[in-house]
Amino acid sequence: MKDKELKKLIKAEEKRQSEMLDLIPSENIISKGVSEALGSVLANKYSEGYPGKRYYAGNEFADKIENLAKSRAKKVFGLSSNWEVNVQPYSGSPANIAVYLALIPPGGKIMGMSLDMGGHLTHGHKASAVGKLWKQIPYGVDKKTETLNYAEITKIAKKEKPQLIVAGFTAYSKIIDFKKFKAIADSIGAIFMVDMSHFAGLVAGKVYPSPFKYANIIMTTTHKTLRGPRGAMIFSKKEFSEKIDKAIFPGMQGGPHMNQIAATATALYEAGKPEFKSYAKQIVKNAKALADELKKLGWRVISGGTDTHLILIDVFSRGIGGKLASEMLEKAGIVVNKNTIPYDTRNPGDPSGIRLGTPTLTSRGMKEKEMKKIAMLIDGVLTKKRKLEIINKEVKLLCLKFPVRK
Ligand code: DSN
Repeated sequence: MKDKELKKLIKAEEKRQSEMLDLIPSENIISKGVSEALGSVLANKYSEGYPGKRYYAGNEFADKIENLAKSRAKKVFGLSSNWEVNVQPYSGSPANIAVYLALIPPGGKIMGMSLDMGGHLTHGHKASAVGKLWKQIPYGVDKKTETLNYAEITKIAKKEKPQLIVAGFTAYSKIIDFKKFKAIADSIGAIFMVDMSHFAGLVAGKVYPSPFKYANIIMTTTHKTLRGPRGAMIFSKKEFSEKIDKAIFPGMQGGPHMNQIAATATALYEAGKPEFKSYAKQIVKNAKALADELKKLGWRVISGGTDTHLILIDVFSRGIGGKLASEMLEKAGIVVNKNTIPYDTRNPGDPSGIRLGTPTLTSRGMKEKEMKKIAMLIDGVLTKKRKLEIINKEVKLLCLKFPVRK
């Protein structure tokens, strides 16, 4: 690279990633193959349209690559021929908006988990275009158990009669009962959509129930537990797929990012290998080990634990705000999210919780032993029981032992 200024910044980011412990549950490390595809000549190509129906010439190989990504996506999730997939969405938010644009008239009702309970902006929040174009019918979790209360969700759905119900979250760590959601949606004639962005890799690795038996539409980002490039896919039953394709292009997007689609294809190739199952299994084992150890050290884990890659901790129960906790941890070399907890009494800028996750650490090869150590390091930082410089050294040593790229 001739651009020395940028090269220096990229190197600095590489160093930051390699010397810090990344516990952000929505991040991961792409493989060399994914990286190669992203930086390939596919970045040069315009391919507006779909395979076989492009608005640009020269798409012989782009067509093959997009079809390869689609067939691998269906294979990885074991789909029958009544499912279609669109691999063109630039990322998760436009993908969700495209689904609504395709299926719900403006002003219609979309029922989704509220952001402060663990949902996502695009599940209906007023700050998102979704909240401006459609009406959100929010649901949350039970105050006592901090888990989904299906009786309450049923009550809201029957009263509000939304046209679409979304299940899938950014800060909820338990298994979702897709069968119950489907029954609720069916009882009011609503479309049932799952946003599996966070746990798609766990579904692919068969350590989380598959929503495909129940949902009409399934959206996922490709870069979280699935370990692909930044991007998204929309799976839909055949009766919806034409509308969804049209909502993506020409409705929402222009030319698909063919390098991103090629990278998705190779990530799906990797996710289809037997080793990916052990990887997904290890992500969950690691999260459980980390949550258990933090509990032993006196930290309140929201909903009592985790079934996934994600853990939500109520740090304010021990007097520390989420913002301060994440800043203290970052100084020690541990990167987490500040996050609201259910029924938070504080604000999103400085909430009561922190959100942790294990995909990146697992991609680096860490196991339960390291999770116990990391729980101790987190506890040491937050309680100030141990000196910051010592913790920092221990973080660096751990990072050296488990490099980002082998
Ligand atoms: N921003 C993602 C996350 O961190 O969970 C969701 O889009």
